[in-house]
This record gives sequence, C-alpha cells and structure tokens, in this order.
Amino acid sequence: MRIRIASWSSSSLLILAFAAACAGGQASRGSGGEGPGAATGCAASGTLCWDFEQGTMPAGWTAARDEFQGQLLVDDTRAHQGRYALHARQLVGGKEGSQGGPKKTIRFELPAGFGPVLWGRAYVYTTPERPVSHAGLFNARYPRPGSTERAFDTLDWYEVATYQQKYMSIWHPPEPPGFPEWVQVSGTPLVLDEWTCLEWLFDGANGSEPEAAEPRVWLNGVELEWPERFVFSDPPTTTRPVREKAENFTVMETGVFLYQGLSVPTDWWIDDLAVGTQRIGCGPR
Ligand SMILES: [Ca+2]
Repeated sequence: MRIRIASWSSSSLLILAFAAACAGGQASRGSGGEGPGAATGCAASGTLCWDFEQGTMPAGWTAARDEFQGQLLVDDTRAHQGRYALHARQLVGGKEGSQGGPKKTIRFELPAGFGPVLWGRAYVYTTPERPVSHAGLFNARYPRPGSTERAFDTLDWYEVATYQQKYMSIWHPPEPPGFPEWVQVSGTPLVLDEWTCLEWLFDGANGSEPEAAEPRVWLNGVELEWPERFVFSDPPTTTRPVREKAENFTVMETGVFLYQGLSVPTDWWIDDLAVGTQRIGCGPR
C-alpha cells in the first residue's frame, strides 16, 4: 500500500487519496529499504506527508491545545517548499521558569495498525529568539501494553522539542502528568532564522529489548547526541520510568506547546511534515 497525501481538503479527498494510493500498486522504495540510513521520501509504503499547499488546515487534523496567546494556522508568510506552511504565529504568555505557557496544537489519528515504529520528518523555521522553556514540536502516542484505552490522556508518548535553547527528546508516560519522563537534551542550539530538517525515530518495539527505545533525532541529516540525560518528575525522583513497549502508534500532535512561559513573541513554521514506518529523509520528494 502506498499512501501519499500531499494535499487534501476534505475527508472525501482523503478517501480518494487512499484509494488512488492503493490502486497505484507497488510503490517505489528507497535504495536498500532497511536500516536507519535508508531514506525513502514520501513514496514508501505507509508514509503520510503534508505540504500544506491547500492553504488551509489539512483534513484529518483537529484543533487540540489552545493556551495563552498566539495562533496556529496554515498561511503563506513563509514556506519551505511551495507557498504554504503550518505557522505558529506570535506565541507568547506566562513567564520563563513558571509552569504554563502558550500551546497551539493540532492532532491526527493514525491509520489503524500503524505499527510500533514511527519515523518522522519536518522542516522547521524558528524566529526571533531561542526559547529557554520546554517547547514541544511533535509527539506521537500509543496505548500502554495490553490496554484497550485509546483516550489521549491514557497513552505513552515520545516527543521532539527544544529546551534551554537546545534540541531535546523525551519519552513520557501518559499526560497528565506526563512524568516521570526520560529526558535527553542535546548540545546543539536550536537553529534560528533558517529552515532546518528535523528527523526522528520513535522505536516503540526495539527488537527483543525489554523496553521501548530511547528517541533518536537528526538535524539536517546528522544525528544529535545527548550529553544531558535525566529523569524529570515533580516532585523529583531518581527512578527512571519504564519505557513501555508499543504495539501501534495511534495519534500524533504537532504545532508548538510550551510547558513554561514565553515572554518573547515567537514564530515557528513547520512544512513538509511526514511520518512513516521507514526513514523518510530530508531529500526532495
Ligand atoms: Ca509547503
């Protein structure tokens, strides 16, 4: 099955896209097709891609968090490719160091049977300053082992974010409270004022290992390292969370979500967002 959804503006179009994808038969595959190095683009089986070129919020995405000031919309103020991108516009509210911050997000229910391994790719542009606060950009969630619960607040989840002006990734138990969580902070400052390609691998299967894998993230094709790794909890604990294994990712969320305040009005653009079960890569589609 080949699923490529570059632009659709209604659920009927979505169905057509799926039907066309299935009718397309054998999809072209990336060279090799296995291992973290094989980038497949949007052509690979099961890959979902959004370029936002319909100029409005794509079908299937629903408004989720809306806290403090700012706006999340599709507009033509800046694009990685084409004319449009998802724009978190002028987010501001709360104070650095205090819990609570601007959150503007959308969510998407993944197709049933997506599987326990989720690769992602997005181009991200941030301006004018690097937030100190925890600023989430993307997360994907899955039911706890053996659980039939599907409500958002019952799900384990992985996250890609920035924190203290650097890239960060996290594994979380269900939110709220979302902790104790396993935090990895990179030594790489958030890139400002240019498009960057972020890729992530959330391997909730992790072969025969007893726990789901730690998240992995690449910036412009280079894997980030995590000199700071720690458990966060409130109240604090030194006991690491057990990263429960996944059977299927069920839902994902993007936009921008700050867990502490943001005093500088900040803009983010996200374009050419894609998720799949194989590495998508940063290359042209
Ligand atoms: Ca675009």
